[in-house]
Amino acid sequence: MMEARPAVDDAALGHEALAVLEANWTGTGTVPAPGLYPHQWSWDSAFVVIGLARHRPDRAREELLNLLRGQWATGMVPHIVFHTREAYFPGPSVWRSQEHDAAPRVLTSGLISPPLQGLALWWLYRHTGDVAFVRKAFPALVAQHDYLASARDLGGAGLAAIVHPWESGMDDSPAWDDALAALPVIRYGYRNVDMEERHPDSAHDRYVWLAMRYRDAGYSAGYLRDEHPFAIEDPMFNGIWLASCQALAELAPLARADPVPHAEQAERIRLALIERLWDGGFYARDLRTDRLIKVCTVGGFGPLLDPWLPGEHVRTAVEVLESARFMGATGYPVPSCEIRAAQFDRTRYWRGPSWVNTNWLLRRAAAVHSLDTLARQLTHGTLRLVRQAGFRECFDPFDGSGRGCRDFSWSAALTLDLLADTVGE
Ligand code: 2M8
Repeated sequence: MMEARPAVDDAALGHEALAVLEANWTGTGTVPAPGLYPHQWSWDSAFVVIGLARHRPDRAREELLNLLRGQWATGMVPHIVFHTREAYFPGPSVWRSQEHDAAPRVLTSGLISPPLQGLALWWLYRHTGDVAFVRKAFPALVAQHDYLASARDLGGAGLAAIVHPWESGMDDSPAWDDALAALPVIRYGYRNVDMEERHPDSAHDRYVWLAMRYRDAGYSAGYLRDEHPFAIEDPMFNGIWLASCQALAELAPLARADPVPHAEQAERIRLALIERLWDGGFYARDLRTDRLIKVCTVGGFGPLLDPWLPGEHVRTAVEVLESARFMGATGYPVPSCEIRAAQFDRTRYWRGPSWVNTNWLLRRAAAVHSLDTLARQLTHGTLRLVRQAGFRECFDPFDGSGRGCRDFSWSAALTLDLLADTVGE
């Protein structure tokens, strides 16, 4: 395959990535981006751990431990940990974590995000061989998975449900449109320039309303099961959880723990993904209507992270990924929504642009299925994006121009990991 020669040599690009992560380190965590996201976000942090694993393992360990300081006694690892008082909306005054007995001392949000920490710990171990650290972090991740299995299996079939678009990490993916439209129209008149660019309608007000309903129900699992109006089984969230279960199964012997429950959990998730979310491709299931949400987004490729996904499912999903509906037609991998969908918008956040983190996850998926050409395309296509446009939050999938904020941590961190792939090529 012919690749464009790098505009910046690899060593320089790696140094730039490390400099971004250094600048975004606050002493208690790496912020996703200065200004716009000034706290520690859960899955962003896991991507930072992955990227720093071979370069700054000391920092990667600190990153993970600081995130876990935000873990609740229920095992829940919150999607934001507020180590500082830096202004952000919705901040601690919205979440009010301090009013809960299960919450830690540090202030946090009340939602979760895709549970990538198990895979991140495995990545760190793989590159450092640090058994002592595995032993230290392992119990917290077991508790995180127990929380998902006990409090979030709202459909009762072995998958974890998200109860808010923010929990998917792909906030305004078109997959959530109908579920949001079924909520009451909320007009808080909330104003935020950055957010308005992303949510020109009342969607953001609904996000805040949903979060406050859950808060006002005391973040109770019973309320989520019986009353909360938004509950969705998402293939990316569950594909990531499955990968983290497999990671914990592999790490368990090092932590002197039993691998079997983690392998069994992974098996349960795989069966439920196929049984409940497959219809010629993986789609999210809305538990409130009990229907699949038939819009094809990058989230539908999450189950490919499973090395034991049956071959027919792998082949069909990869065919779609490589087709003119996704990366076959854009110049750069991988649009966040099928480009032929009516909802596709190359300029709007999770409705079209390409993201370094989903490219990295798909590159990992390609690697576990030994799809070497696809893995190389994802690696090189992603590196072309950051070489040309910098460590932007996301990118136009057709012309590669950068969108969203600059100096974005996971774009820098995962560049470090992808660069390691190219050594010796
Ligand atoms: C975005 O999410 C936040 C809310 O959590 C936002 O829209 O303000 C998403 O891209 C999410 O995946 C990411 O974790 C977060 C911080 O980078 O930003």
